[in-house]
Amino acid sequence: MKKTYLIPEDYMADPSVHVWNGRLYIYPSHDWESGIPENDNGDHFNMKDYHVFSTDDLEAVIRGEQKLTDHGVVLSVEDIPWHGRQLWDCDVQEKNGKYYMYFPLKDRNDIFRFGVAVADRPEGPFIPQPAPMMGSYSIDVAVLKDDDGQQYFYFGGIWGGQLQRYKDNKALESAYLPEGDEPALPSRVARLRDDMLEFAEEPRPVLVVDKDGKPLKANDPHRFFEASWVHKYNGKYYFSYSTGDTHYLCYAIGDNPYGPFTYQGVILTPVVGWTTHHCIVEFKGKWYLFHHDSVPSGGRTWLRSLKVCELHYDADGKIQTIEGMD
Ligand code: FUB
Repeated sequence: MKKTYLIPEDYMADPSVHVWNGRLYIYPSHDWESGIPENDNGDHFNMKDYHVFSTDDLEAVIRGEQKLTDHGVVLSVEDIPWHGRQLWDCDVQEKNGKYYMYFPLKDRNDIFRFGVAVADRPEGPFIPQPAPMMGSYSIDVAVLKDDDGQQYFYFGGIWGGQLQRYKDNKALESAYLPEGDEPALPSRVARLRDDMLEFAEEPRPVLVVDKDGKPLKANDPHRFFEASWVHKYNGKYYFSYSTGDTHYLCYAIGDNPYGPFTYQGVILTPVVGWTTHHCIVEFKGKWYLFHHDSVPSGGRTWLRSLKVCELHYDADGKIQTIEGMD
């Protein structure tokens, strides 16, 4: 499977990609060498701004005939009134001609919250709201705009993503990460309010179940860890995610945006670098997997590079597994 590095001149990771007005827009995290030592908390992912990239001819970019347009810095950490540190995976959605960027960021108490920043155009600049979204926590957002116009906010990530510090949307006194045969900690989803600035409801767990309807267990190498993404194919909802410490991208299929989602298989086998993170998008009749790896940085896991390759389905809607090391 041919894969192409999209932004060889800089380190970009955690892609979220959308198509608006016939143009493809890429919203990545922006890695840099901040000198913070690597640890399980992810402190070395010390990102401080976002760029937006776009193209109207992805195939020409893949052939090396064109470059993506870099729209420059569209939001910086110091412009966010409540900021602490670490701008991780963002996503953008559109409503009534306005564009809403959702981003996780640690506040001054080192707690991840989500913020919203608003723009008149998909390429920004994005103006941040004064405070984090009420009741928001953890990391890694993906927003699905469903065919009826409702917007669903998926989020969550364990370990450094802090999801294990919450139960029933309340902060725990002590973090609790399930082990062994216990059900794995699920991602969360909440419908967004009409103004796109807050949750319209309490976040609900996103259950990934096996063929018998039982939630995947904490010791299953294919259980959810972080990096939620949802796309629709043939009327079904495909929930995909990273398994973190087992380094796969996996997916599950459901009949509605809340799930449950039945586990299907591996989209991408492990890549070079600890993290794996992706999105899946259709553009001009082809499906693409955007993701990252750490090959260009010589395996430095906090300096990741954005890649794209085509993604194919079987006749029954199953995604064909892609080799991460190819
Ligand atoms: O980029 C920082 C974190 O690494 C993301 O939030 C995770 O999904 C992983 O890619």
